[in-house]
Amino acid sequence: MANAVEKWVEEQAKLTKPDKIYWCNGSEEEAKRLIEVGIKEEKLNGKPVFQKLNDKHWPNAYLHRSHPNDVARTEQLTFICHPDKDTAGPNNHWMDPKEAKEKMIKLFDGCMKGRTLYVLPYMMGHPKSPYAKACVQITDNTYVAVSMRIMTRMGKDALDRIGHSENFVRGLHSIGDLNPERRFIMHFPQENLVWSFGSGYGGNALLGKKCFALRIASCLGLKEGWLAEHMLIMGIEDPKGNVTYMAAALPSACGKTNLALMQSALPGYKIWTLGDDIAWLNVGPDGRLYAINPEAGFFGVAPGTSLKTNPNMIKTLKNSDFFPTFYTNTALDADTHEPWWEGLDGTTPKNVIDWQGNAWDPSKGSKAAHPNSRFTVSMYNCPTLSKEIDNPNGVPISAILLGGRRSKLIPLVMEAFSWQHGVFLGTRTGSETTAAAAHQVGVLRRDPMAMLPFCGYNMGDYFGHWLNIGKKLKHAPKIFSINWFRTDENGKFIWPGFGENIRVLKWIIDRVEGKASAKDSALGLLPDLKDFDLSGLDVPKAKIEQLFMVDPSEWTAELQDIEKYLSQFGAQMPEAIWQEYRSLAEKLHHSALSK
Ligand code: GTP
Ligand code: SPV
Ligand code: MN
Repeated sequence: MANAVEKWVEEQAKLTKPDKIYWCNGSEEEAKRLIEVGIKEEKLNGKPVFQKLNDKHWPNAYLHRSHPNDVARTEQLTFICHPDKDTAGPNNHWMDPKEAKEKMIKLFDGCMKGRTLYVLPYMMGHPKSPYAKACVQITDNTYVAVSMRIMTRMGKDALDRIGHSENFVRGLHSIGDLNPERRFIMHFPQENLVWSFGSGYGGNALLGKKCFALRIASCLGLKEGWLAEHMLIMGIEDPKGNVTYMAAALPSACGKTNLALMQSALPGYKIWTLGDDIAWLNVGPDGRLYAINPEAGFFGVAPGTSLKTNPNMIKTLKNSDFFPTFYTNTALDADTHEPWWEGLDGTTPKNVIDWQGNAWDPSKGSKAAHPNSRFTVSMYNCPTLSKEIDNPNGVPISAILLGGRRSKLIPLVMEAFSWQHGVFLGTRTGSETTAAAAHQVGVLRRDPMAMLPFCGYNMGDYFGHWLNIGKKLKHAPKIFSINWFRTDENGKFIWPGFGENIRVLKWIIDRVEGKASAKDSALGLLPDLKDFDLSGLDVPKAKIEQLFMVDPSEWTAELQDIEKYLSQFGAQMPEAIWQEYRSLAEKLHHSALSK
């Protein structure tokens, strides 16, 4: 008798009418075969799906060019389909599930004619982890199928875990005709179901990632008492060999991948990578917060990645063996057939093909690589991979870092007064927008906990859930606010960032261990510079002081904006957050008076 997965696949095939159905087993041999299909047979926008790159310098690497209208997440076409609009909240685009299904069924009907339907059984999280979830995605695109093998744990483990149960997360994906008018990413939290049509781009098409591991999983977390977060996970080993684990939320293209693989600029400190984008956080039996990374790969921003900024990522990319590595919408060196992007080491190659496949003329001022061009690579290639990576229970988190891209106002680092104050810091986080989503770049928007595009339910309830988790923790992590992006009068970043960020992490570890002092301020606890390691750093003291400056007079507009933002959640907004808001406003008022 057919089991639930087989039945579901059969129904989807009846709807989408593919020529062939192929069940992926996640093997290396299979990935090679699918890539060959993508090179020789399957076309996207009239061109092959993959192009082989220079194997000597970039082993097992392939270039993928997506449709030029399909290069980033499309938040305006992403919907939460819950019968009750308020449950989705003002932070989500909403559609009634019935209406969404009717709309989507018309699009999916017959959309795989002449194509192959790939069935991808996969686990989010290590198959042995009690926190892992079994999932099945359907797609009609080889790039998506093989990317899922890199990004998740694909294969028999997932089917074994599901067995004859109905308990699996369902994802139906078709690239359709890539017409943005017919592009929708629909989430049905009540059914653990995602329907995505008309896009082949990462966050829209690799349904285990943002669609499941954040939007649907955040809803599961609310129900089951855990958190699904847009966070990296890392361990920092101090010179004595003690490892402190941290999780950090930063909005898209604001530095998670770079921090998670950082090469420490301070001697004696070592970074161990556990994840660069998503963390699932559970309260452990000992009352500590434990993090697992549900993913198995990195889908990282290419521009700016170099031996100087992120040597461990360059090593990861060049270490592709068992898993292939994809470069999506990067540029290409026409002579050597190597991938290229702005910010890569060395001189600009003489003959560059841009991300759309045309000869690049730098004098015209356009970028050769798309600003949101990305690599897809297995985390098992990473030289800094933590030995705890497959620990089914995850790692105990001692500090949570919340940040954004703020050119003004927000200090390099500060510590929250309490868990509740930390949650408030998360709610008021703002960030200047990046190219990771299709919208205007560089404008300030509030992005609480870096989850604005990813929280699958009303964010007022989400803040309440964070407060409740805090109450369940016997040993809550300390919460910190971070900002690498403060600029000076000339618009230049003041803080050197990247490997130098270890200085901030060191202060955080010292705070966790009660070794460093801190100064009270209206915003939070700021480092006392005598306890902040600046040895060997070539930045004038005055500039460092600028990084921590709190000028109450600059906060008037910011406070108004925070209040306006938080007000939209109405009755859903916990009173505790308003308490923190009022306390901040009062403290700023008093410090302005005392100036
Ligand atoms: P998603 O994958 O989109 O979720 O993003 P991410 O948070 O992993 O971002 P990533 O690390 O790829 O950040 C990319 C951008 O942030 C690039 O433009 C980097 O140059 C910049 N960046 C990362 N770390 C730093 C830093 O410490 N200082 C400065 N100035 N820029 C940084
Ligand atoms: C992001 O945009 O936050 C990413 C890339 O990590 S995507 O998977 O496309 O969402
Ligand atoms: Mn992300």
